[in-house]
Amino acid sequence: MGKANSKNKRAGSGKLNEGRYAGKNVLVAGMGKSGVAAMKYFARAGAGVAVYDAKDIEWGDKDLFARITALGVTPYFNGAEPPAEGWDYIIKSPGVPPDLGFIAEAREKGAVLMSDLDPAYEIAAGDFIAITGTNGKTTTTALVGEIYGAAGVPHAVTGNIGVPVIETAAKSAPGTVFVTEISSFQLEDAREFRPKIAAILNLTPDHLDRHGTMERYGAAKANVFARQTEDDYLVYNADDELVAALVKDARSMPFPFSRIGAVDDGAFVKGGRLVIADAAKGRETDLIAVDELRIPGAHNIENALAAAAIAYSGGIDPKIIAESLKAFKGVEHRMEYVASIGGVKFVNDSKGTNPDASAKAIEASAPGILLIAGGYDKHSDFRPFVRGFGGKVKHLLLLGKTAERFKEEAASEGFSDATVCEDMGACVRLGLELAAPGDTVLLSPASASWDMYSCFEERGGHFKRIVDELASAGGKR
Ligand code: UMA
Repeated sequence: MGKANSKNKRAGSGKLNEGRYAGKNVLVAGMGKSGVAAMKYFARAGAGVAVYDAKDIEWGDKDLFARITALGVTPYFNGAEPPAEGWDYIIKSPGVPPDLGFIAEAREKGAVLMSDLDPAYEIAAGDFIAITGTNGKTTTTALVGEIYGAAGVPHAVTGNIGVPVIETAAKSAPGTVFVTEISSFQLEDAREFRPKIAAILNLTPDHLDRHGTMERYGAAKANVFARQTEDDYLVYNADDELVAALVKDARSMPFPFSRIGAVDDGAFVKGGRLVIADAAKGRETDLIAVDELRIPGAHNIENALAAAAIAYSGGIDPKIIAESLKAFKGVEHRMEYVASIGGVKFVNDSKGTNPDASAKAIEASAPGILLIAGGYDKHSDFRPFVRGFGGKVKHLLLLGKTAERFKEEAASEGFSDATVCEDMGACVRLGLELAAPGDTVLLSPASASWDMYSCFEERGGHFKRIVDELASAGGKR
């Protein structure tokens, strides 16, 4: 494939269409991280900006409200609904559902609905690497970032990983490679975004409360490569049937990865080692042994293969890829070791926000798990998750909105060692009480955090603080 030499600059690079938004009426829906960044960008671009949030920002965040007033932005907060008429663009934050009454009506009246992805793509003077999939996005994105860092390539790690992509795009130097984690929420409204390298890691049920069906969820993910051309790369998981079916008609150059089989052109495992096959060059390059990876579990072998395939497509030297794979220790809130108390290990996997992600955490852990689970209700079915425990989970410590349903669904699968706890502190303390030396108290909720916390990072941080306090008290409750 000759990847290092076949890097073509995408046609749309550079600050094209500058002034496109000047004088236009832009409504920014949602005032979280991405909404605030979008508001600033569009106000600077000379648009007439209004912002909407269901919360009462005026009282809740006085600094933000002062900034909104200083920018001359019109606020619609605390239940105030913006008019449906008069908007050229609506920039919707990922967490805001697209079927809100005024958004649907505004679209009918001609407003263009966008996420922050399209404007970010438009202003960014550099190539995008877009990483999506149900699970593993953050780890893979962080790992690709490490590889690009080790290779000395100017790059920015951005997107769903926690940094609004429009903010990164606006301040980055020309030639920056944007290593971007992208969710289905961000992709569903993209109309122009065309990454140089797109990656789809896997596809399992998640966010069905929002997308409705797997077909619609898959269609949102497929939008990551929909505008790619023959000059672009598509890295995908050849072991995942849904993904393989989704990418079948893609125009871009396929560069798959596989943990369980061989591929002619892509990354795979051969004799316990990660290798890259380059069909055009007719050669196979050895990277590292699977055992040398410091991130545990089969899913992390897939993430490592994906990162290697992405970096190789981007022209990075395989030696640097191999060194970075060896050195990478993983990211916060994903199978993160916190402490040991009396021989009981505490692991923070707060990023386990759906049953499939948490199933991978169980798979990567030794038997003897005290599992803290439950949270915001995304209408996931917990029964297949419980069926997959495989005798490894000793007790379920449940909290949040899904706790009772989780307990009932577990019981319907014959698993009745479950306790609904009042809060995170109660879960941790009971976990320690029930654990024997050698066991693991694992926070991997299989649910989002939004019923009790603002985000999974806050939930994981809370868990870690409680564990640390308990550890400094010598495990005494
Ligand atoms: N809001 C409303 N009305 C609604 C729903 C929400 O007004 O009906 C408001 C909320 O009051 C809040 C704001 O919208 O003030 C929140 O916006 P948001 O949920 O889109 O959150 P942001 O802070 O902008 O963060 C988003 C991503 N959040 C989601 O996708 C839910 C962050 O991903 C991302 O890091 C950030 O943009 C920067 O790009 C987080 C996430 O949980 C990590 N992502 C999901 C996941 O990984 O599973 C997709």
